[in-house]
Amino acid sequence: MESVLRKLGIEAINAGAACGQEALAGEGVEIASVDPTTGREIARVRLATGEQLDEVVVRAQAAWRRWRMVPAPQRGEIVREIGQALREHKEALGRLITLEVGKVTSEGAGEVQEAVDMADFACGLSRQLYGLTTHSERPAHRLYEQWHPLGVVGVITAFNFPCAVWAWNAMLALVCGDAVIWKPSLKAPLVALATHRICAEVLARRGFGDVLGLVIGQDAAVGEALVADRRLPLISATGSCRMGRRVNQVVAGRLGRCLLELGGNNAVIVHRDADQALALRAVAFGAVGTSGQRCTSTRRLFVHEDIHDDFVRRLSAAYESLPIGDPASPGTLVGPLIDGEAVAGYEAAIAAARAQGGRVLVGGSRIEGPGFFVEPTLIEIRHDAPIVHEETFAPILYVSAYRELDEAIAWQNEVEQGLSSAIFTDSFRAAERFLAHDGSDCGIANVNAGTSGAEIGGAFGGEKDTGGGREAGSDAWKHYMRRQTCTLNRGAELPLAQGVTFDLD
Ligand code: UN1
Repeated sequence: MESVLRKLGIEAINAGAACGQEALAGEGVEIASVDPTTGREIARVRLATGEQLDEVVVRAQAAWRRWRMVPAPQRGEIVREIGQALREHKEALGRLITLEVGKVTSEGAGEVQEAVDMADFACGLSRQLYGLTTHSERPAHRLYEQWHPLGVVGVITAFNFPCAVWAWNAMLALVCGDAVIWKPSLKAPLVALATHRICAEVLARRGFGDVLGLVIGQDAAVGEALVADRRLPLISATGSCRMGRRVNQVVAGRLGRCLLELGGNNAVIVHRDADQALALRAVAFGAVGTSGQRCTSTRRLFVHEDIHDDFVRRLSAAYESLPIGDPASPGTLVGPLIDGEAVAGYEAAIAAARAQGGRVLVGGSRIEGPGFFVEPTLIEIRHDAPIVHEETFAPILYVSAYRELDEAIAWQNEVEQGLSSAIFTDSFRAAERFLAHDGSDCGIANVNAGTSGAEIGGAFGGEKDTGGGREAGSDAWKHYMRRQTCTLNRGAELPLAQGVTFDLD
């Protein structure tokens, strides 16, 4: 355990605030980072204070003024080096993710890979920050749009993707010419310290360390101030719908911009003609992968009544044989939940499901012993039971049988969240029905692929209470820049648009 901390340069008592490579000695309270596999403390971190946040903002702003003047492809080159540094630390950082948040080894490494992918993507993007040129209606005029760096961006992340989600934001923000201040989850401070350190080192070598700031702090001391800070034109926040509502209100109150990636309550529809073996693997990975703690985790399963009993029997058998245990051991597929609170949430959801007519088919209990382990759980229940409409960050899958595809699509859409969705079918018509305007209402809609495990190339995010943001690939970069529309007149006349005349003589 110590060796991975040493390898990543974070073995000492850590300060929760940093400007680039420089740690700011803090006066904040100290918190423990806990290994969810054993319940034991890994290390302690001294939290940032409000004053330190202010210092980080001031220094990030100063660094941003210089950083925005670096040509975008040169910024891209530095981000390419960041990607290289992340590659070199992939194994150690992946192990730290396993240690601190309990992801199984391949998922820990996969998360670092996601950050590397973002760096690669952003590097290429740095030469493609295109603006549109259009034809002016006025003679001898040129009309075009250009994109400028936005400023210092605040990034709030959750424990479940303690490295990759920051990278989604930071890599784009960096090539767009912005500075970034990161407020990570207090449940994963060590991964944040290590990730920040690896990336800030690269920037510091080029004289731009302060472009990356880190503030690990409580909401009251740091989070509220960060969100309310008018010096931050954009706040990108990942977390619960409750948190997102608060962030949205405060940022809207100061007319700032928000980029929200909030809760999901993702369903898989397994249609009558589905390839069941394929569907089974996708549903199992979606529901129990990361112990059900992804925003994209599969939480609801609608199976066509003709195949329901058979499919649920096979899925139950797969659940019974899932290797649960130490996430660092090869072969383990299900690690622990993040903490005791998550275990209590799991138990409360199962109790509620039972009270609402649900029948537990597999699992249903916490696993006694050290650490925060629970049994992956399958519950047969009505699609509209209130608990089914809630997002519980745990490996609980609610199953219902449907008769008509339209009915299943309506059930899939009836929740407040709108992040990810999937259908398993070999029917062209059923697939297209699912993807039509009146099909899935989610930001992500997959056919014969599960709800979780998106690649970074597509825009990632969801509708309704998921918050409407789009991060990572595609044109998500536009959030991190300001658009300027420019009209240039090369003529000697001043024709007015819309045919308006204004003759002075
Ligand atoms: C999250 O859980 O907040 O699509 C992000 C996925 C991952 C990202 C999940 N690439 O499951």
